Amino acid sequence: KLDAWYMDDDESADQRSTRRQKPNQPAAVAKLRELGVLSWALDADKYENDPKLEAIRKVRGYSYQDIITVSPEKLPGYEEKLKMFFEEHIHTDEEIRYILEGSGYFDVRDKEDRWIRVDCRKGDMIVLPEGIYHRFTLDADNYVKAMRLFIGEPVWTPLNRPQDSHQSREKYIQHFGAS
Ligand code: KMT
Ligand code: NI
Repeated sequence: KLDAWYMDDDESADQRSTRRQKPNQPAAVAKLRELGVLSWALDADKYENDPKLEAIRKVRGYSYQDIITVSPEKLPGYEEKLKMFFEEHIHTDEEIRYILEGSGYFDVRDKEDRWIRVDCRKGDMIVLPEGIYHRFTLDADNYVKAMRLFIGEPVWTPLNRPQDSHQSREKYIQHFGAS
């Protein structure tokens, strides 16, 4: 099961630190579901031939996939891209990631606009719904290799906050009732 928690308020702290509150304030998988965030635990060692992954791809229409490695050596424009990933944004589609190696944090806003930090590790597959405010950072281990999936031709463009009148944001609010 995914580990997730409400973050502390110290946005000047190292983005790669856990940013847990003291005492820790866990966020349940059911809470994430309420926000439209889906997750599965798969066997990342068999991602090249996995009936479970195939079933998810088929049911959800994920026709596109590629693999991204986030490390200074493997990712062109590493520093800039990390900055982009960590700017709060939305997309006009789902963001789907399947962690094959390493780990990282997806931060999502809850209905009261608080940050929930989701610890994604090898074998975790996560879907962030269209229009949810979110961001991504590496953790202290500084390495992730992930499959990116998409319905049709991928559009990776982040639309930085504020996007409150964007139709993807309005659609998100209608479905998941952020307040
Ligand atoms: C994104 O869009 O935030 C990313 O692709 C981050 C790396 S994949 C875990
Ligand atoms: Ni994103």
